[in-house]
Amino acid sequence: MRRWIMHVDMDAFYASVEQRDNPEYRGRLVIVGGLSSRGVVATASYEARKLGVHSAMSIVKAKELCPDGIYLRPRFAVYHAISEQVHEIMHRYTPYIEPLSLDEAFLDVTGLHGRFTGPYALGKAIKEEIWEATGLVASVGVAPNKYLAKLASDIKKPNGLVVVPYGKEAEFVAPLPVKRLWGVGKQMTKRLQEAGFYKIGQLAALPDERALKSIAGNQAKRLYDMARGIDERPVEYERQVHSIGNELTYEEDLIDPQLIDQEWYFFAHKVAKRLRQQNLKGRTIAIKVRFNDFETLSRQKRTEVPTDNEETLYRVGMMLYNKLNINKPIRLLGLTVSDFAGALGQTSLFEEETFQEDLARAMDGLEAKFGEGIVMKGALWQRATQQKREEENHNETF
Ligand code: DCP
Ligand code: MG
Repeated sequence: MRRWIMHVDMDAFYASVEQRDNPEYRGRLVIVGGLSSRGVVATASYEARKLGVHSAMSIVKAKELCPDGIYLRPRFAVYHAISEQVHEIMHRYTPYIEPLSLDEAFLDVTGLHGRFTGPYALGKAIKEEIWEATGLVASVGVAPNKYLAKLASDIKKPNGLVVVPYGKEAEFVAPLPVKRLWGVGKQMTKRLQEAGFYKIGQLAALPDERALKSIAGNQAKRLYDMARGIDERPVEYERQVHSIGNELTYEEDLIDPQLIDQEWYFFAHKVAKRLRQQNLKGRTIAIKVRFNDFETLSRQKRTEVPTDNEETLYRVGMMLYNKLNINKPIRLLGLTVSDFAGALGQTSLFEEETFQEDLARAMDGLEAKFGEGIVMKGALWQRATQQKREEENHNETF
């Protein structure tokens, strides 16, 4: 099957968000960046770019070029939240996503465009979904490889949608200047130009890469391939976490029901915290119990609402455990949550859970600031001093 790669990149990302949230800034010269005298431009709206303002330029220089601009500080939390929203949309298409930055990602969409009339329709669909969900415009490139997909998303910005068809790879890159070769910076551009290479097509016309050895050394082959539109790099997707759990092997077997109860509370706390850290909520709660004769039992329950709440994990874990009617010494206990729904946009049905969530997040915040164990619910106090060997499992299966 032919490989198809998509590159998605939001247009003037920070500036577009500010224009979206402040309609009076739309169509105007918006510059987002550090506002001190030593600050630099993070990005500028396309209106301001026409005057020469660009990312990484000093704010002082930007103010010379654009004295009437609207200068704003970045609101990172907002950009992060939007980035997650866009990520969630991309996940509806494929799990093979390689994020490059907050506003940019590669997707391996091989086989997917069969669900549409072709790669162009696929690109259009994702652009529209992003627009509908966020009110922001993404430029999209779809091509046989990463290099071409990135070029394609860039070449018609803003609001671009470009497909590079199979068979047109070399033709697409030929007229572009050599600095558009991936990884070719100022130095290499200069060296290539000194050797008479200005357009990518001139490199592609060489019989092989040998002539490039003296200019580009061990990069020669890579440049020669790219110049012909060839790039075999795979999309390096993030392996998805499918379950989060903690288990513990005890040095001394557990018998005392009160201690066991305390252990379940501890697991619920640990696992809930890790879920919140990763912005995940799970539906399936599972326990594992191993006896001193190594017999091992596991039980699980699917809850109605996905959760990252420790009280819920504790209640369900205990309920599953109590049903086992155990009468042997225990060597290992474990609790795992799986079957995730992203925590984004998942609001609790019950006020009590909302309160618990707020409380849990506040406690996570304090722990992050002052260290593990600074705040602890009563049930966790007792076990805090006991030395245990703990094993976290963080299953990264795909
Ligand atoms: N950014 C930054 N400093 C830089 C470059 C970028 O802080 N030197 C931030 C601000 C951008 C965001 O990252 O909004 C995304 O970077 P892009 O390079 O994708 O630039 P834009 O999205 O702003 O514009 P474009 O339409 O060219 O993608
Ligand atoms: Mg961008």
